[in-house]
Amino acid sequence: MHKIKHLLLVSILFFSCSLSANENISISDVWISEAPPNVSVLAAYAKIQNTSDELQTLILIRCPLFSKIELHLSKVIDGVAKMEKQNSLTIPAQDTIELSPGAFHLMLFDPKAPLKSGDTTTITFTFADGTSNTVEANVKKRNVSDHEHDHHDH
Ligand SMILES: [Cu+2]
Repeated sequence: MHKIKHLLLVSILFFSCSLSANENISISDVWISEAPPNVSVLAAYAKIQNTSDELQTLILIRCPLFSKIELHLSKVIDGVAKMEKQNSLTIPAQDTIELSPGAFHLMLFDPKAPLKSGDTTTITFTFADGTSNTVEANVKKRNVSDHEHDHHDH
């Protein structure tokens, strides 16, 4: 827990000094699905709102507690749930994209510390114009009804 708070502080100092935020984007409801400590890939979700009249393109997502984050899209093909890695996510003008179980989502690889419900960290979303928004992410338990998101197809 102490380590997590330290990383959080370092990341806030780093990002607030080096990058400007995307004022056209509002990111909310960011959460990481709790998983057992031995699980090496976690899922995360968020609501990304574009309040401008121009499309915004998300190109990179990072979190200090994970070595890598990928953007995925869940699809059902011939009755089988599959996930496709996306290189970017386009948020149309005046539109909101919800990352949620069974749709677009984030996959977080190789946690550097165990995370459990109630923990918080930060996730940084970087856009094609070079802006970055760092937001708080909460770890919480997934609802039972969300179990259609299956990681075994990786
Ligand atoms: Cu995935």
